[in-house]
Amino acid sequence: MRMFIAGMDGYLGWPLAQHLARRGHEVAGADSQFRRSWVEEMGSVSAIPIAKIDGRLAALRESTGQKIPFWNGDLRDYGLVDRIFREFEPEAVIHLGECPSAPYSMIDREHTTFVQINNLTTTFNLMFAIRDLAPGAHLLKLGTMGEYGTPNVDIPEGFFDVEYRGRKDRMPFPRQAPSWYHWSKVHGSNNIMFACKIWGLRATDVMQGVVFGTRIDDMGEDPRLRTRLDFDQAFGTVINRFSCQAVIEHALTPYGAGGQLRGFIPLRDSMQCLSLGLENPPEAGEYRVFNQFAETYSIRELAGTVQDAALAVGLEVDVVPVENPRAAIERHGHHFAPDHDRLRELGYQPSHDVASEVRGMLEDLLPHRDRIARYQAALLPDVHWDGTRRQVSYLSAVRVNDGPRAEPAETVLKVAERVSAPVPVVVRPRTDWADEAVDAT
Ligand code: USQ
Repeated sequence: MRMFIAGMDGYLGWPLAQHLARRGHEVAGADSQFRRSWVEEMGSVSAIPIAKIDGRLAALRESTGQKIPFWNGDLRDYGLVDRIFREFEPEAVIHLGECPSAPYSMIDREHTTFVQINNLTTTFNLMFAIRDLAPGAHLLKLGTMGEYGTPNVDIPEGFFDVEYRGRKDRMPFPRQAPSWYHWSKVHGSNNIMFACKIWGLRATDVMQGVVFGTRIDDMGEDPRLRTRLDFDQAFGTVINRFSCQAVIEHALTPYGAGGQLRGFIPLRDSMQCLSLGLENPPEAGEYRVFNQFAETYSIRELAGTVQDAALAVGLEVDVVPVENPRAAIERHGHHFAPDHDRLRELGYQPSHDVASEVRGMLEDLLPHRDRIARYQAALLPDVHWDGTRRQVSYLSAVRVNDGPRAEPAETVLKVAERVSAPVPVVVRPRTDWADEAVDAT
């Protein structure tokens, strides 16, 4: 199948190009490479050095035997989208071409409007291009579990049955997004759902949980094929950040008491799920929603899991809760029970649990610890949901793996709750490693 990846240079887009090409699909992609400059703006780099796009494409050609057409440009420009669709004639469009960061969208008015307009414009351009130039093509859009927020009821896959004042209907499940970025995803979902109704667009909206991981099965050892791995406050997702913190023996930083519950999925399983969705497209006019995650964890449980994995490779890390920059919106110990059956019905089989995946991540990241240590200032958040910008305070030092293993998370919770004012702690960031010659871009 001819598959066009919008956002092919990103954390998901780059491995997806490899995965789909190896499954025999004809792949093309486009990217503005904005992600590289956003991370730079946050004072950081990818922990794993990544090659420039030309090097990446050459490696892909060598490893898959497929010459992947690539457009280096901004998909907000409809002229570019028009050209791509006429030249490549996609049968499926995978939309990863959005700014994916909640904190980035909360920085200030400019960042908020940029994220929303960027994300909505690229989505509209792809929707209209399908309607006018590739009718029948399947739009698979990356949404997010965050669109639902944390309601006090179970979360269905997109739709639920409602009975109100004696009448019944099947309706979209309410969205209560926790950031301007997540709201951009909600708006995108609504627009696509509407296009399915009026144009007969076929679409899959993937409500993906937090992704983590350094590799996929078919990535090989060529460094040009490796995907980026961010650890800064805006573009690093929580397990990736904890793993990078662990390899430099920086404290792991749950925000607040760490009682936030989220769904998580390894990068390699995300690839498996996306290809299942693509190879089993919906009917014309169907707006289909998948909740795409494998396991549910609280943030403090995750910290304990990463701490244990680190200890197994000889790294001693503390877990030190920090003030939650998202305190205005995040709840702790809330109900969280989303359905996630549809991908399993299509054949999804979870491959690695968090603990085993994190062990592999630490091994992949250890060779780059000097590089991470050099940019460790990017680890501590300073973008607050209340609109201020100030570095968070540490709440307390605590070792999760001291004492009985039965309830490690409670240790963090009790200490974090007891501390009324931030107390200074030693987090032991290392600064004595030799400077590494970095070939990254
Ligand atoms: N968190 C910490 N400590 C950290 C970093 C994060 O406690 O050092 C907590 C946050 O407070 C939050 C949770 O971990 O409760 C997840 O945060 P995150 O930064 O890993 O993820 P989030 O901002 O929710 O966004 C990420 C991706 C986004 C995707 C979303 C899926 O950046 O593109 O849409 O995960 S989900 O969270 O399910 O909505």
